[in-house]
Amino acid sequence: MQNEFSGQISRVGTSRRTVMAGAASLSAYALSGGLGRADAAITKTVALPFANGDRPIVPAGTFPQKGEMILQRTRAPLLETPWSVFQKHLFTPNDQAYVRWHMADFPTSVDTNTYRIKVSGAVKKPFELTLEELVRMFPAKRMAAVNQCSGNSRGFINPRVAGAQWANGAMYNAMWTGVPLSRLLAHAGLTGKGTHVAFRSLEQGGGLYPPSATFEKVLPLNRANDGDVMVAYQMNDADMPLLNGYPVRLIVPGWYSTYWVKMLTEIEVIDHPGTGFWMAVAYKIPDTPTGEMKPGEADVKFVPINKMKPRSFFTSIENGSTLPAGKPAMLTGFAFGGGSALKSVQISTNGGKTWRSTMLAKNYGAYGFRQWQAQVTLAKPGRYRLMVRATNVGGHVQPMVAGWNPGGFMYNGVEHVDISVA
Ligand SMILES: Nc1nc2c(c(=O)[nH]1)N[C@H]1C(S)=C(S)[C@@H](COP(=O)(O)O)O[C@H]1N2
Ligand SMILES: [Mo]
Repeated sequence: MQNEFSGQISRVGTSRRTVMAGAASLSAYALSGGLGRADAAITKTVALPFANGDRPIVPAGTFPQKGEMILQRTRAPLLETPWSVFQKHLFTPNDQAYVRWHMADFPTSVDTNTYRIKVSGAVKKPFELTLEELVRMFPAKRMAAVNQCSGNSRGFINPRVAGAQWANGAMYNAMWTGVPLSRLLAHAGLTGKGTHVAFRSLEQGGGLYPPSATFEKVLPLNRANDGDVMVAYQMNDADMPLLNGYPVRLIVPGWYSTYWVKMLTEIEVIDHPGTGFWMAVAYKIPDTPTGEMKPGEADVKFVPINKMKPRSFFTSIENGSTLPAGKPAMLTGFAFGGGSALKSVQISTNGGKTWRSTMLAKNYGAYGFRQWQAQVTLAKPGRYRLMVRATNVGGHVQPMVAGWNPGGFMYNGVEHVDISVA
């Protein structure tokens, strides 16, 4: 990864590109077997580090606007970001940002001439906007934020649970450009009768799910209206790939990306919590301080998933790396605070017995990845287990062993690498 400590890195430009008119289309890829190109030759595989972790790696161009990705499922697509991408980039390139769709029949093209975003419900003046109006009528805000699937790292959860068996690549960090939702709600004028906001997308229900299970997510009004929740139309200063939600998606910084509704078209202020499948049945966690429970525990109350937990990773070394004995070595990686800003990142070179602090690099705001570094000198040759753990300002510290829940959500156990010193 490019070193963020030199101070003058500005990988993310400040220019605001205009959104291109016209249609982004996946139709060329809509083959009978699904979206992935049937003729793609799979020559590479990866062994994700858990039982039954072998996965194909599909070459760039297999999925539209996507580079090389780990194939978890073709239809609806589940594409994982290869770990090497995080070793190279603090802001994940759009073409290697992971992809997750629930319903197989989401639109494979979007015509921005007919696309509208509507605001309705408990508001004084309901309205709808074209994409061009959304971009032109409201000041743009830019914000770095991590998009992480609730089930990221599910493959590491013990005991294992059903669902996509991701390693750590169901997350990405992007600089988002868009309009704070609070601006749109102010434009419509709240009547005072609303308590929640519902978000719906262009896709229909169906596929693996009942046709009635259209993708509707609901936020409490105070979260929706906090000025950070944003209707985004650019990702890393470019149109977002269709598979990541073109032309517009919701950004809920600090919350798991199940709320980050792609191809967002309806925003409705309502007077009750969400009652649809995606709020009332799916994506629920135990109502305990850390969202965990014991496998098989009875009478557990469940609530909709919400804030992310802190996480941290190594990028400069991996399992099997060797460091020189008696010589200073610089370790680097990245971390994020989750539901609140990152407070500190610590490392251990003795399997977690003692911890020391690291230096944090440029801060792109509370919700993005942040690089860390620490110089270590390991005197004695031998095998070492290095660990890294993050703490956020909300007081959450990564646990040595991730908590369990039946959805396999919110994994954030301390990461380690086993290395040799010689
Ligand atoms: N319209 C729509 N938006 C959606 C989903 C979906 O199935 N349909 N899945 C959600 C979930 S669970 C995740 S993890 C993220 C994935 O975002 P990505 O594809 O950009 O990685 O999108 C969220 N928004
Ligand atoms: Mo997700």
